[in-house]
Amino acid sequence: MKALILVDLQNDFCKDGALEVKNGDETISVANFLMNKFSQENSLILATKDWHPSSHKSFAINSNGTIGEVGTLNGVPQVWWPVHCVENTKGSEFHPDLNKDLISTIIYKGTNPEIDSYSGFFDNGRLNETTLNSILKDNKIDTLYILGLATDFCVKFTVLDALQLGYNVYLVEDGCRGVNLEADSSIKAIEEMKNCGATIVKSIDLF
Ligand code: VGL
Ligand code: ZN
Repeated sequence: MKALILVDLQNDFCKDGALEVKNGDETISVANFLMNKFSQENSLILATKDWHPSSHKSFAINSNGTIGEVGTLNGVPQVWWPVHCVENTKGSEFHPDLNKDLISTIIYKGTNPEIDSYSGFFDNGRLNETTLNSILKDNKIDTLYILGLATDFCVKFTVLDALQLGYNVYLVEDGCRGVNLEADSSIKAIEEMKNCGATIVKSIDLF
């Protein structure tokens, strides 16, 4: 059984958002297209949300860090980010054009102020797990189609964890855009996902 996982399609990663990803909005039509297809087949559709308290220590301002630079947070390497995806704010809402009605469950991550959480499965220190893996197991899912924001952070770590957990993973490349702290970060992230076993596909080639 297969499932679609939409990663962090939230306002703060889209146009004029606090952590704007270039052309991030272009992922929304791909997500809507695939949600329609998956719902027609009664396949499971899940979405993650980056969901931080305003005190989150990945925010540069809360950790005396410089935005975009790397430090350490509780022993784990941490990029310092602008304040983004604060729980229950406009920035943490899904993009207004996303067809939210077709999402069956939302998985919230990054809720612990002491540690960041790029993957939809585990926090960056692998101390705690979200409900994502158990939801997938309960639904007998073995194959995942993953897209979203950002290619080089939350998408990458969600894909790598999914592979480690034994899922067949398809990365829907046209449904992803990257932060690109370095110009080639997204290209490298896609290479890494591929090398670890993900199959890179385009949405139009799936149906
Ligand atoms: C993300 C940086 C910080 C992401 C989330 O969704 O890729 N990136 N928080
Ligand atoms: Zn975040």
